[in-house]
Amino acid sequence: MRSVSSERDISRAVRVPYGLGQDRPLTSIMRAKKATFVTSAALPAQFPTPADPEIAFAGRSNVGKSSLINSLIGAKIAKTSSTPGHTRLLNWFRVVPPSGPELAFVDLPGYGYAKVPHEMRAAWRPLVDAFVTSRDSLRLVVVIIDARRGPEAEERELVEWLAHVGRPTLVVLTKVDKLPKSKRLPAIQAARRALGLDRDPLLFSSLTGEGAAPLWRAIVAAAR
Ligand SMILES: Nc1nc2c(ncn2[C@@H]2O[C@H](COP(=O)(O)OP(=O)(O)O)[C@@H](O)[C@H]2O)c(=O)[nH]1
Ligand SMILES: [Mg+2]
Repeated sequence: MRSVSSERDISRAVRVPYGLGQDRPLTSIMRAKKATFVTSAALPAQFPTPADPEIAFAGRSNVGKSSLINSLIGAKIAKTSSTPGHTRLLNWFRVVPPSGPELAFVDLPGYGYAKVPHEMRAAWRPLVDAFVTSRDSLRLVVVIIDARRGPEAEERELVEWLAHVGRPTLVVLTKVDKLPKSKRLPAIQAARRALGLDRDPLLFSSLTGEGAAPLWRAIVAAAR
């Protein structure tokens, strides 16, 4: 397991790549001023002592969670993996946002991957449960959903449960670059209705950087 002593300032070490690993101009894209890996935890006992306001990211495996985190940070800090379902870790990153004080990003383990054994899926819940219910420092849970698929049973359950435990939730529909323009508004409305949200989900694309600025604004506002 990586430890605090292995911290690196990744945003400075890496020049331009982000998101999907393509080099693209960052001029129009909001990104973190600085980000460092802090620690991983496989058990609640390994959760770090809360320091900064925490923003957690949840989504089914392969939804584009790591790519979204990398886009916001402007560096490949979260692993993008083609073998989902292997890690059941929470990962903490210390992040200096484009504006405002330092915060922590918490990358929650992916869920709903059909090919992992049932026990692994069952392991997700208690770990994430412990995190979501025990952290007073948790300010926002960003629930990431594929814009083309929309919410399924697991997303409905997750959003319902977060509301039940009183955690502020922001739904993000990602991979919106794959959605024809005519299907954007219907996707927003369908997700909002299916999840009973009181605000529209945000549209996002790690490929184009679309949606990074409003997402950063929502994150910074929630952390205040
Ligand atoms: N077109 C498109 N592909 C994406 C986007 N975000 C992620 N992907 C792709 O989706 C796959 C899973 O991405 P990853 O970030 O590893 O997903 P994770 O398992 O949720 O962390 C990878 O092949 C990515 O290249 C996006 O916004 N647009
Ligand atoms: Mg990932």
